[in-house]
Amino acid sequence: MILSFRWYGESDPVTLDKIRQVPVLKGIVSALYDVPLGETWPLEKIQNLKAAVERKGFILSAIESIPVHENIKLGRPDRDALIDKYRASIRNMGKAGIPVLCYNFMPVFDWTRSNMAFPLPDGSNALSYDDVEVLKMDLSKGTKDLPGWSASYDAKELQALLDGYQELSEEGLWENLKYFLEKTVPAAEESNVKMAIHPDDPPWSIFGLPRIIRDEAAYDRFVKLVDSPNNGFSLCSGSLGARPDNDLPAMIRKFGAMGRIHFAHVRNVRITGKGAFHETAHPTESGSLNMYEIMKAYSDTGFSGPMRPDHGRMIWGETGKPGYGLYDRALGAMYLAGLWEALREEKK
Ligand code: DNO
Repeated sequence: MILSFRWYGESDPVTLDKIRQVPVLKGIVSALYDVPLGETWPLEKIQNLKAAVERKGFILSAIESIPVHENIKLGRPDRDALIDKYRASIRNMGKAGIPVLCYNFMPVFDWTRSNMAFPLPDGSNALSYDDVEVLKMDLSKGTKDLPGWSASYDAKELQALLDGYQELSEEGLWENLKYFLEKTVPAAEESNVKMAIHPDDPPWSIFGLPRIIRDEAAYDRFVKLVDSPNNGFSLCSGSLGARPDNDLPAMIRKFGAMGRIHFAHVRNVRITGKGAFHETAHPTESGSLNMYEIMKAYSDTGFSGPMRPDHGRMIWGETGKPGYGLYDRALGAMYLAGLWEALREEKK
């Protein structure tokens, strides 16, 4: 296992110099943030990113993420041209020797929350989600005023996307995912890149949009879309764990044994009701997930890919990118490292 940390590049206030003072971390997970959506990632820029990370003593253990253009997900006429560009990015990753590509196939919104600073009893705050709050959100002005969304659309663009997905439906999205994988996985195989889809977060439909990568049945279906070891998962415990019917240790054991988990995001959440949860500190006692059982499943299946702590709370007065401050993610990294060391010792 390569314990890793997400870094948002040179403009991230959580610098590599700070990250390298967190013991045990070996890998950095990052991306290019200045390539327009849909364009090929130039080899030279990928190499520069890798060199910057290596200069500080890390390896670039995964790219998170190369975003998939909405027109690919919607199956619009320009998808072949966009997929060609995506394939070229994968080949460039391979040339640069970067082994894992995290991406997602969530329509319109990536991860979604209703409150970016939900107060916890200890005075820290965390991200939270509640279907009731999300349903109250006004989409008529586009996404600009909404909390935390990475892509921003004006009212007209957003409506066109929502209509497009309404028409497409879940089955259509599965078909378009298969089409995308049939064209990209062969490029990943040739380039020694493992593609790793991130689950939908939250793992259910929001705003009437189809959201398909959400549970074990979806994982079963996904691995068969293109049956290749290069077609696998970024298994995110916090995303999938928001559904009480997802048995995470069982899923890790099953898909880990198949060699299809290429990247692990490990964090805890507390489920507070139907369609409602908030994020917590990483330890088991802080949330609803049994982190020991999750880590044990990775250990028992010989997981050797990158693993990273995920969203942290904001603690000790830190401000910054919601979920991606330094302090609580560093605590999370130490907790995961401690569990891992104990599991490794037990095996001896
Ligand atoms: C949230 C992240 C996701 C993830 C993308 C992958 O913090 O885990 O935004 O990077 O879904 O494409």
